Amino acid sequence: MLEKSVQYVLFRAKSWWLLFAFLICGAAFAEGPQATPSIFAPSSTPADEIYHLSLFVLTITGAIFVTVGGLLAFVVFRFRQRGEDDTTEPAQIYGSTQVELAWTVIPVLIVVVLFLTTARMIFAIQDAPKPKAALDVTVVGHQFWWEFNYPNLGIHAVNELHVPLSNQQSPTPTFLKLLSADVIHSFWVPQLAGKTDLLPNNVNELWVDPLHPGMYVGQCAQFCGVQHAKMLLRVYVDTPDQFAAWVKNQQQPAVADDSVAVGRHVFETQACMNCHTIKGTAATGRFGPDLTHLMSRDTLASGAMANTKENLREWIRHPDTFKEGALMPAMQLNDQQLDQITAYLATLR
Ligand code: HEC
Ligand SMILES: [Cu+2]
Repeated sequence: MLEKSVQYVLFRAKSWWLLFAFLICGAAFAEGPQATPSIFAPSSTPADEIYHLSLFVLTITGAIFVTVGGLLAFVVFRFRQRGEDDTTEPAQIYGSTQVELAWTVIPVLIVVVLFLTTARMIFAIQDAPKPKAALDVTVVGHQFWWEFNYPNLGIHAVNELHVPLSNQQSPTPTFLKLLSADVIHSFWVPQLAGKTDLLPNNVNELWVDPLHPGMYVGQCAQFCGVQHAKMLLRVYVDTPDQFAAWVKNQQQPAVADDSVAVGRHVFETQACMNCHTIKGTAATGRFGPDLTHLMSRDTLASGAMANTKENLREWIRHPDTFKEGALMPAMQLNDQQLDQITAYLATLR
């Protein structure tokens, strides 16, 4: 029995150390993108401010935890029962005005300090001036994918957001307007900014000024339906050259390659075109993602799998293989049609 509880305590101690080590690791690699998003490795001004605020809150609440836990441990030990026949009790105190005042006033002051610092930070981030060089992007959340429209560039991107690298001397931040086509979603890329909801019929705003190039991962952070878990986010922070090249490519109409004309015909004569747009073809559906530059993306179906030809074919055959409950029906195409459509889509760089 005793042995068991000792083992349990050791186990618990180990997991606490693991957690602690994890937090430290998060803080240690504080620069650039990470495979596992961490609020402890901010790479953009809003995320950095939130990180410092959270350290401040953690310090205060940590101090409260240590004080209360310490006092509790002290009392439990100091006033423990000594021996079977020990019936003494510690001094009983009733109604102490000083003590009651202290434990009312001090917590109130602490809460006021936490409230004011948090409110100040929220307003500072929300009211940040928007520089001329800022890029505008409208984000629309869908069950279960992301639409990224660049109104000034005429681009309709999907699932993988490209933004330019910023720097402190001449910032080129990206200002996002957040909207939803259906239910509530939430845009959360922990290294870049705080979590912000996307609501139907209401515009929320968010801005990021990423300071290190690379790919940052995130996730829809509001339960929005069966495949909420596979509504992943990828933000590519591009150097100016990379960004210009990406923009140039996205502005082109779809590649029209005659060698895959059969596949294109299958696509245009199936229901695909009712839900998908391919710029320069008869397909102008808006319910599903724009496929004009499908192959310029690293992943398919909002990060659910890598964008390879095999995955693409399997996705079209049976979307549920990768994303059960995705709002794209399995179209019951035969093998030949699948091959033709896949060959066509694979040309859409
Ligand atoms: C009823 C509407 C609908 C029809 C019909 C439809 N799709 Fe889709 N499609 C969607 C939706 C919605 C998604 C997004 C699924 C997700 O990520 O959750 C999608 C995703 C995709 C994707 C992945 C896009 C990306 O960028 O990740 C491809 C490729 C695709 N569809 C191809 C097709 C093809 C080919 C057909 C016809 C055989 C087709 N779709 C028919 C709604 C539809
Ligand atoms: Cu969502």
